[in-house]
Amino acid sequence: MNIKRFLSVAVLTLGVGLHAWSQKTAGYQVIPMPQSIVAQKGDPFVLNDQTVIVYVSNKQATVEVDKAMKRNAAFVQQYVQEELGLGLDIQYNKVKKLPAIQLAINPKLTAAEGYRLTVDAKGITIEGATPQGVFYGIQTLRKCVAETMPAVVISDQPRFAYRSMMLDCARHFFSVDEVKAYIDMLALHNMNRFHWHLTDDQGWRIEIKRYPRLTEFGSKRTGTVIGNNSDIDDHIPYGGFYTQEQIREVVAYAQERYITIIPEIDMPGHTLAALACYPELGCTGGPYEVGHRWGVGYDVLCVGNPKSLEFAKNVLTEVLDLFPSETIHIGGDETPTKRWDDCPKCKALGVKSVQGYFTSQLEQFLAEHGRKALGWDEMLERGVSTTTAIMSWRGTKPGFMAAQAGHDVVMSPLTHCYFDYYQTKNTNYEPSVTGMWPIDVEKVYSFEPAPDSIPAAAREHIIGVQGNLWAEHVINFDVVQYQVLPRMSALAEVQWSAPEQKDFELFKERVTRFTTFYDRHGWKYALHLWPERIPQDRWHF
Ligand code: TNX
Repeated sequence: MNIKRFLSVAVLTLGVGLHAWSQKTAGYQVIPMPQSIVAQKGDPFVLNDQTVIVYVSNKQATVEVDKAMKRNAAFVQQYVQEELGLGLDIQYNKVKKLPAIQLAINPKLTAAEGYRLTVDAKGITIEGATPQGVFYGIQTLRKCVAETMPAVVISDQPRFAYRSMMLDCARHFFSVDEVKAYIDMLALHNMNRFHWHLTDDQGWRIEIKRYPRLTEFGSKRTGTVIGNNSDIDDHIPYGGFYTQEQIREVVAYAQERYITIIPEIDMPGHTLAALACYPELGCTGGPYEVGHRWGVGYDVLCVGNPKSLEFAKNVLTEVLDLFPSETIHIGGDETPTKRWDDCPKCKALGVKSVQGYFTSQLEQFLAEHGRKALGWDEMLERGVSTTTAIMSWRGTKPGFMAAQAGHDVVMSPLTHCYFDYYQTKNTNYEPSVTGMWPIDVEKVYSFEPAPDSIPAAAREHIIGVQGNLWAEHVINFDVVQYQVLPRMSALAEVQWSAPEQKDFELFKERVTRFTTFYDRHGWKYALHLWPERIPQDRWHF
């Protein structure tokens, strides 16, 4: 049954009015929209404090699978407590006659991240081929859980394998707890990658033991330009960084939520903070200062100096130790060649592309350590091998070209996926006004990352979609939430749901209901979809 028919059936037979959503009766209208929701005959399940959570794994299950399923059961317990205020018990492998929410591994379900959620009068069952699939079923349950759960079968799996959001913690710093809250939002939206932008001109945020100055000096700037590169500096010292211990903690937190962290060490451009600490790594030798202003700087790593490559590899060595991800983001964006063109050492390399040479060295280094590179799309023009995945940000065209050439591609175009960009033409009350055009929720929702118009072979290389939150003007975590919600919810459907099911009007109904969820968790969000709720006389957060 398609979604529109399901909705009318739901409204008629279950008596669930779209606007009259309550926690009493589940409507199953979650975000991202599942692939298939089929209402069943029979009585609903009544969830109450007699319900137990049971997790079972199959006989072949490993210790890790059991552990993951146990954690999944704990998530169900936490969510039911949060949403309904019920404290349910957890049992292992004992499905008695009790009413239960049962979690199970079912190898017959083939999609690694897929799940099936079945509700009948006796209980709720969530099955997946993997604990990760079960986890997404749990996320769906969490978003629709109610005292009365009408009989239903939801069969679901994601469209894209790489579902991601980026957070720029270099331009502004966000605490470990804030990063975890961001990860929570990603998990709620069935995302499985978190791109952590850790270094930039205006701050180095990751402790590297071998280069202590990076955090001692490189994590601090003595001031920040006011507004969008005005002539005025605020002269307020600003800084912050993550210790390696904190990074491990965040990696583990994300892992429990089936999110792989893709760290980004942006090189060879956007490295002013590093140059300020180690000026010998720049072509002119400095002196350099950690950036106060935004934009693209001429001072980049001096690739002709062997110490720079040594630096990059030594930094990556510690990064690999901290982040188990197979894919490591090595930046590659916005790198002017001006300094290299004037530098005897860089000229002496005798290579066609200095950046291409740098990239190939790092590709090789990562390959030797069983990892792969990911980089911004400028790499394509500067020389890069197809083992490196490309993040297409200057529109979708670079991504299509990369896919055609055989690179894996993550689509993150500034036409649809830049959540630092403003979201309304009426910018008077926006906390951050940046970007080249407004990107509203509908624009995000309309994004088609892998259209039929490109050859099928290239389409297969488009592995996913990412939303970016650059943070030049994102001064605190309230603004983070405001910039990403509800645009992240729209993006989640681009990443997960079937394109033929997408319908903005129905999405609007879903996201309207979903705001009660944001509210319950105390998340700030933008109200442009609901103009009647925007306070007239003040900032709306
Ligand atoms: C371009 S996207 C950048 C960032 C800025 C962003 C602002 C990319 C790879 N580079 O350095 O923060 O624009 O929107």
